[in-house]
Amino acid sequence: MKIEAITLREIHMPLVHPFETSFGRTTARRILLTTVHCEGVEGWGECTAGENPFFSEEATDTAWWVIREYLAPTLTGQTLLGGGREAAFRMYGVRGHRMAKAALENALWDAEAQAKNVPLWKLVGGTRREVASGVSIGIQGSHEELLEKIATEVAAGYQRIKVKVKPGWDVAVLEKIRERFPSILLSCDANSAYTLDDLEHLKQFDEFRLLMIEQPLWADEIYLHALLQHSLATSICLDESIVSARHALCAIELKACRILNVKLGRVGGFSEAIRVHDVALASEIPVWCGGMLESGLGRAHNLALSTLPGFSLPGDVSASARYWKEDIIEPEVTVSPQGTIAIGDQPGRGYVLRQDLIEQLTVRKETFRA
Ligand code: OSB
Ligand code: MG
Repeated sequence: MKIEAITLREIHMPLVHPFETSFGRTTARRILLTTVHCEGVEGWGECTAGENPFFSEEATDTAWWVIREYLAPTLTGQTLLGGGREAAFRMYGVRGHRMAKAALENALWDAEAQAKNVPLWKLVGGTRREVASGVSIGIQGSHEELLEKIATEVAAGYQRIKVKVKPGWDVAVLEKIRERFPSILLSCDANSAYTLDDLEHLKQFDEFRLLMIEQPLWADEIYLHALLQHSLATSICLDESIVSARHALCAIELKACRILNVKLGRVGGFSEAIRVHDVALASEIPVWCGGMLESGLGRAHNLALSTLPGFSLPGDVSASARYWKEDIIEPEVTVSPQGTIAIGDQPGRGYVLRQDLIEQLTVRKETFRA
């Protein structure tokens, strides 16, 4: 495939409900979309960087900058026989900036699936025809509001409820949830809000029969999670700490976690996400697909990834309507009353982009050629 040009655009999408984590509150997304123009085929990718460098070092503006200054010049005009995988190799010279790289690599996988007329999920090696769906519920104004949100999602059929926690919004919250919902599959996500000084505090989480506690400690730390895991009955799931298959291997060997969350952007795109999956599967560590408040495009790519055989736990990929009044794909992502998302047989990503709506939402756009 020859990459004739790359288009970068920023779209603004207000969230239906604000989303609050231990690192901040998001009310509207500034999402960067990439288009790779390859001899009549247009592949699309979404950058999962947030508006601010709080989840990771990357943000919408750093991704725009690194693509414009480094990544687009590396790729435009090139013929990549190896598709997305080869793009990842060619971008190795730039350290980090994985979400920016993923936005380009994933667009190439998207293009390759269309060019080969095969579903993207088959191209990446998927086998599942339906994906188990869970939800991530942010920090709310009150316990009562959170319990009502959980009731709504449980009634909708979602297979796993994850709640965000932080010091001051944790033990009492989990206690109330367990009082009202004694048997739901429940997990929590701290987004690095604790330190090892909180060990005795975190031990209290053990009484709530959580499926896992996600990323309790520092985003750049694996070894100290191993120390924590040794003292906790609850399984740790790492998110922020795992940016590559090497990290996944280290975490597994050190017994720093018993579950892994895989995010396409965090690890740099489909090729590395597949390697993380493969490492986990070989060690019988269950994985699930995380979410980053994506538009329908990123959501479609997450669903393709989630069809790999090791994705044995419900992920954070849920219905479009939980995030957007109008999503940029057709059909929107919907979830069955059993909490599953059906995977179709259509070639490519399986969801059509609403070009008119995307144009309306676009606030800046730039095209790069060789
Ligand atoms: O840690 O999983 C996370 C959203 C933004 C940044 C980080 C995370 C999240 C979520 C939401 O938990 C997942 C989603 O619903 O897309
Ligand atoms: Mg997380």
